[in-house]
Amino acid sequence: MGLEALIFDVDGTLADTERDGHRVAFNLAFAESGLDWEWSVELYGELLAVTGGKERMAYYLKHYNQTFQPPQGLSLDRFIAQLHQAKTRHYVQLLSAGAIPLRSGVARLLAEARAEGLRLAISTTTTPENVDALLRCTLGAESLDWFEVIGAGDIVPAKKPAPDIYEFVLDKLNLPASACLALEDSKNGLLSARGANLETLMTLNGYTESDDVTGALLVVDQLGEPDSPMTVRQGESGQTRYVDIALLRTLHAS
Ligand code: XBP
Ligand code: MG
Repeated sequence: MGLEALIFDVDGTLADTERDGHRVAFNLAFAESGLDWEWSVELYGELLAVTGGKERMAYYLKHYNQTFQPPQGLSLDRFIAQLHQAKTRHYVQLLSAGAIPLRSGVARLLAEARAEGLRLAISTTTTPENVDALLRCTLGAESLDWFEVIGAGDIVPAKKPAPDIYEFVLDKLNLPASACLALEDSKNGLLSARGANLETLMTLNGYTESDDVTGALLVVDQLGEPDSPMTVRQGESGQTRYVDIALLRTLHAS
């Protein structure tokens, strides 16, 4: 079967959202709630081992802040859920202020894919509102319609590295994994996509450059542009200097 659809991860793949977006929004929510928690750039890198903002906060408390007790009358889950709502509000505000651009090559590749009639979908751990805000603020509101399926957040109970979110998206697309390619940036994302039998192209970033990329089809530092070529870390890209649809079709066919 030929290549019919591209399935994009969001955080770290479409945009470098973690360090200057999600992390900052978590810290703003903590300060607003009178908490003295402060997630440094380095600590956040460790916390990224766990996907999902609520799950990440629970992991932080379990491993880095064991004495914390939620306010009287509030379960820990409820407290985390409230804090996470505030975090999402701050994150969307940061995006609206233009804090996070798309990564190199993303807008170009999406335009090429649409021009060639490839179907597009999103598979992410992040909250749906965050996807909506990122697309709206970078590509315009109409870009939400470019993606036939947006699988996001708590729509599946088991987040990446579990394959569930990719399986959900494949089911909604009504396509076999063999007709699609996944685009990811992290080990957890790669495990999730490979768990759903998807061949995966990876664009690494500051937080994921040392991740285990075993099993990825091609690993690059960025999708790149004609005037900003990619560096290939693993796999074969021939003479191509940036990721375009022709390269994706060749990789898929191989
Ligand atoms: C990214 C994540 C998310 C975000 C935070 O996953 O792990 O948890 O850091 O988002 P992906 P929420 O790369 O698969 O998009 O706080 O909304 O959960
Ligand atoms: Mg990611």
